[in-house]
Amino acid sequence: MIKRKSALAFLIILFLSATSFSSAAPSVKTSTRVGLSSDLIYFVMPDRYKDGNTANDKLDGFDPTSTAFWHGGDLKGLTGNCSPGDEGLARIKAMGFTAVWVTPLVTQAESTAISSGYHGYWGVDFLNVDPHLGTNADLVAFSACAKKLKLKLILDIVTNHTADIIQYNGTDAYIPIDWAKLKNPSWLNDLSNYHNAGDMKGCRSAGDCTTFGDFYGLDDLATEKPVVYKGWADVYGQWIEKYGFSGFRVDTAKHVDTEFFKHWQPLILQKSKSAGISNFTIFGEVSESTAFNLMTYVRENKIQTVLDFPFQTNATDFAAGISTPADLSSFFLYDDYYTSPISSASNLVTFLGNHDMGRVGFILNTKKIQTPSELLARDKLAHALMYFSRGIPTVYYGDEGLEDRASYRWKSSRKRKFLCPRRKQSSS
Ligand SMILES: [Ca+2]
Ligand SMILES: [Ca+2]
Repeated sequence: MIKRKSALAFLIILFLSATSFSSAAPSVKTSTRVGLSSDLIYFVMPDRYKDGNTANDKLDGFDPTSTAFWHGGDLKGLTGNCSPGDEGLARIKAMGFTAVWVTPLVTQAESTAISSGYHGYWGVDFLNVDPHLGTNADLVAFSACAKKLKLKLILDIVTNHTADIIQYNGTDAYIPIDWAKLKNPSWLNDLSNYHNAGDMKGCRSAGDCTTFGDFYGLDDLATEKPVVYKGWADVYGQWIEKYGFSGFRVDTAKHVDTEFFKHWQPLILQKSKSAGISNFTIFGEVSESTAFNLMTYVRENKIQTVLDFPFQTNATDFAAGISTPADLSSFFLYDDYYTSPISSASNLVTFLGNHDMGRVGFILNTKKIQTPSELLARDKLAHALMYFSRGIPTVYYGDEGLEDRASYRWKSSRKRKFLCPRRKQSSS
């Protein structure tokens, strides 16, 4: 017994010395949590929230009867009057959200016969707000209201591509003469800053078509070139400096070259720090179905954090009643894949549905057909699972209200994915 007590005392002393030693060691200033790790995000597409200025509705591609065209919503509508009871940002704040993620606000290419850039992923002028959504001054007002309400703003941005402007004559890429100076800033009009390898499927490149090919025809930038990643740091740095964004969601992050974030991200973090925004958060859209594949983008490619696509699949499978609690438990066992001195699974941005895949009610029903009352219960279960799990919960606008609200134009798109046919193609 005495021996056991002595051994225990020895272990305690050893532990205390180790603790004392570690506390005396130089501290390393790293954090495993990103700036948004305690936030609750509301993800909204401004064109589909509320029309605050009908004067900008009649620009090209306005057709509220079609999900593929502009519907008239804008920054003024989303901002509202910033007072309690209003349906703009004040409403989002009142629901308990602490951050608002908006689809890209940059000026879009003109509409085609089959679709328009209401979603924001067809950028041509990356320094100005699209006129359908309002003016740069409207964005200043939007930002001021968010600041007043203590809501963080997250901007959806694209670095992988621009709108589809470059055309091909056989395998020769060219920019039509009428569009020679269409893009802003001007380095985006230089053909040599693109891969010009044709579409991702069957691209003409010695490199990986996932990163060198055109994403559904959209002009794929040579993101490995300093002029491109420095150019993007300058462009998006301006959005932080002028409008005070607290984070970026980076579209198609899977399709930029593996080194891009190592170059671009530190420049953005530096610019945000200079702008007085601490803990700026960058999360990438990397559509991977397993933690094993997804973690590479955090651990190797060094994206600060990513959207948690595996959670979306596992949570909705469970909530729909097609997988078991044991399956769900197994899913969370993979969380340690994300653990590093500067990252953890707590940083993952969780979601149940989005503008690409559809709303969660729609998704649950595609997995297993439900009665309306059961569907609502399962929808709530999915949300509860998201709120109480690790990660940064993101609610897709409209999922909070189940009644039709024509003024928000949710009726036509609530249960459908948004349509994004490219300029030369008919499917996304
Ligand atoms: Ca409008
Ligand atoms: Ca690419």
